[in-house]
Amino acid sequence: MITKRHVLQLAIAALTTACAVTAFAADTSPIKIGLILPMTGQSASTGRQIDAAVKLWMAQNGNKVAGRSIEVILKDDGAVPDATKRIAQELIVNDKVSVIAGFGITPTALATAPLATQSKTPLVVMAAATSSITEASPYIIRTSFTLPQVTIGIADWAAKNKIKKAVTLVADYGPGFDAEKYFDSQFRLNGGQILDKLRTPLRSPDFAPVLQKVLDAKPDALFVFLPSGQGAAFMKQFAERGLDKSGVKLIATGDVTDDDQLNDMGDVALGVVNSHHYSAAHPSATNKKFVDAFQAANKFRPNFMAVGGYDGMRVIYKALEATKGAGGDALLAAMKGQIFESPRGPVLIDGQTRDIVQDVYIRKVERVPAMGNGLYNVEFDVIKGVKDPGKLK
Ligand code: VNL
Repeated sequence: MITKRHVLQLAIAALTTACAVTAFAADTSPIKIGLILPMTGQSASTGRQIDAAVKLWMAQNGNKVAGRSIEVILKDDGAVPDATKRIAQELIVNDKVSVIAGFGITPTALATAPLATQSKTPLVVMAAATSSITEASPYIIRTSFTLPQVTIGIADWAAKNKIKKAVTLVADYGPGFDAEKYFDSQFRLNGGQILDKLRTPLRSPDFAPVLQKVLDAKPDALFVFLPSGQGAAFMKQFAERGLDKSGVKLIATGDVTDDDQLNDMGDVALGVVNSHHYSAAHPSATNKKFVDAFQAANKFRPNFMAVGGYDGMRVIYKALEATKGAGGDALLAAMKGQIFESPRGPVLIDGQTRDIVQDVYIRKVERVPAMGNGLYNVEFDVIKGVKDPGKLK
């Protein structure tokens, strides 16, 4: 005879089994990554490079992590901060992404930082490079670089190489202010003198007026930082205004002698000494593999933006593997402290600052017969394991 009590016991048993099944059933829904990049407008080359690198990473490493498929949702913000913020909001609220990544220029990262904090969504900066970005939210991780990090090296090199008087020229926004400040202080610390500090607007800069000022000031060297994508236009005007024959030595961060444009700059770029964290000519087996695969897939050369995107995907994949697909604070924690060999060299995601620690190279633009006679940044010195000096306050 089946009593009420039996029915109740059976019901409880059935419920318990159902719960256990639910608890142990693997989540098979896709893990979504929101990738926000400037695919149009002035910074479109940065979007094109990072998009290609993300695709290469996935072609090489598969689209599954912890048994779940990875879905990258690419959105174009045109490098307009209001658009970045709106897109990030939609990705977090509607698409329920586990990570937001990309961020071509500093203002787009800063505009989105509060959303990362509010929603506890890890935000991976693959491009933007103003030192303070990582301080805008505890959920920000950076796989690109910072301007203070790459500027100290060229300031030291200049002072040691008979450059006594310099003029600085930077883009008039965050990373430009960092480059100007750190070149100025490091160069003067080494006994150098700054004759003038010039700035050009981020959007549609005209270099003619500032180049005339450089000619008038007659420094030993002109130090330049401009964001990726502006180097070729600058070099053209540098030559047209006769600066290349004026005796003013051009020195820069590697953003100016960017691999994306370098090969088309022509002889004016030859001999330009600059410092940066990545060159497509970096002589390591890991880099050669990366460059060959990238070029086979894209018919163009990877630049430092591509490497920031490729390494960003690595950090996201390894963290997702560690959390078995979980997001939020656990995912953020798993991103911190990663150490690996990047195409650029050895890197660390600093657990305290969430910023990248990496080698910075001093390079000179040369024609490289062994590499199709192309123009490359050839490394001739290295500063190992550089932390962002902007964090050493
Ligand atoms: C930034 C810094 C952008 C360095 C760049 O290229 C660059 C930035 C677009 O932080 O806005 O080369």
